[in-house]
Amino acid sequence: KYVRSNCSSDVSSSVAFSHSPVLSVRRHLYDMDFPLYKQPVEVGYFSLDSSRRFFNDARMLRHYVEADRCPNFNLRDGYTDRFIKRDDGIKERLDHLLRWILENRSKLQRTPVDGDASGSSCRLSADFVTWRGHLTKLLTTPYETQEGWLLAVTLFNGTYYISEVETEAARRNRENRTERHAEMMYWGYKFEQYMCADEPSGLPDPSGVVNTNEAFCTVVQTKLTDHSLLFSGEVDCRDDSSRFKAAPSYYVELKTSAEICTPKQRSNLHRYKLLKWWAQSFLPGVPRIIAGFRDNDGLVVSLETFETAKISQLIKHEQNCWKPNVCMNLCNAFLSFVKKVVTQDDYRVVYLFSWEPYKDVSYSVHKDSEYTFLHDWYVREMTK
Ligand code: 0WD
Ligand code: CA
Repeated sequence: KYVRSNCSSDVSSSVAFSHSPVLSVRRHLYDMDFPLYKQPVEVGYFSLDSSRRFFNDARMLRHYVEADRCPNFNLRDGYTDRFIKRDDGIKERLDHLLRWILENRSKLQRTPVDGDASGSSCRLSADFVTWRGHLTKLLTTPYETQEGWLLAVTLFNGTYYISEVETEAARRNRENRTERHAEMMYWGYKFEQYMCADEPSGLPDPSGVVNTNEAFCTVVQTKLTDHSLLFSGEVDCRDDSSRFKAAPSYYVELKTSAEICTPKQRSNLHRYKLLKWWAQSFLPGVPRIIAGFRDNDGLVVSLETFETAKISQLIKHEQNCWKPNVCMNLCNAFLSFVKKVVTQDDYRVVYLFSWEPYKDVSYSVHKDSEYTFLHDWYVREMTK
């Protein structure tokens, strides 16, 4: 699976490699059986409040409220006067998740049964720690033709931490968003406000302020073949009337998308959007995605439910479409590649994995650089 090449990576590196291994992401290499993926188990959750303060509880979890099938929500409402936008120039990296791990580490320590012969007291019972969103990017990589990624990996105390680094292209896009695009990003959050109540059996309050600092994140544990994973993802709401009585099965993901008027538009939804929606919800085991279809004026004209588990059936009719097994096998191969490449167990060392469309995954190594993301406060506590 690992192709060797003579090219060292294009990212400046403090260690020279004349024969760095690279990983190919070509689809046909990953079109084998779906790999073992254990049902994700929620091991905890946390909340970020309107000032982005961390709480080790579910205070920001919202409750799904069933709406009219043709609701006519106006997503533009409040954009100019009732919108507080999180500063996306502030890079939080894994910080909130690390804080959650510290506050819950008693639940997470590897027991002798897990085969930890090293005797170190604070090894986590996970090979990988990351955000769900980073794994989503890996899953969609074989089909991505527009945006590359940079993933920083640090091996500390036997666990690989993966944290995204913004690419130059992504930063340019972020800094040069059109006014129209900036407004459309608000629409997704406004839709959540129309669909959710703060309290169980409460009602949505579309007259309130939309504040994108607020978040509820689930933390799940699972396994992809021989890789144990601990990751966190933001959850939009919980359905209190769900037939499932436990997390993450009672969570609901909310999405907005352009109204569908032609078969071609439906086909594009299946081929491009459903890939991202499926990957994002499948990873933490969120079974239901509720989409609001809006017109060009930001009016939600219809709602549709997608069951995550049925999406692969739905897309089978599309020619040359994405395949869930390819996504998961590539992710599995990347994690194996990381385990092979990342050998120095040192929180000051970052292996920077980089990928651009139509290229292989390559990497470079950096010690004490701007990429270091594990903090002294975390390392100190975890080695106590
Ligand atoms: O690069 C990232 N995606 C990072 C996200 C880097 C560091 C931290 N985070 C934080 C986010 O601020 C958020 O609190 O992680 C949390 C979400 O992580 P995730 O669930 O792993 O991210 P993802 O699956 O990409 O996005 C889930 C939702 C999005 O919903 P939609 O329906 O649009 O996919 O999280 C929100 C967004 O609502 N979200 C963000 N909110 C604020 N800042 C961000 C962001 N950078 N990214 C996603
Ligand atoms: Ca959402």
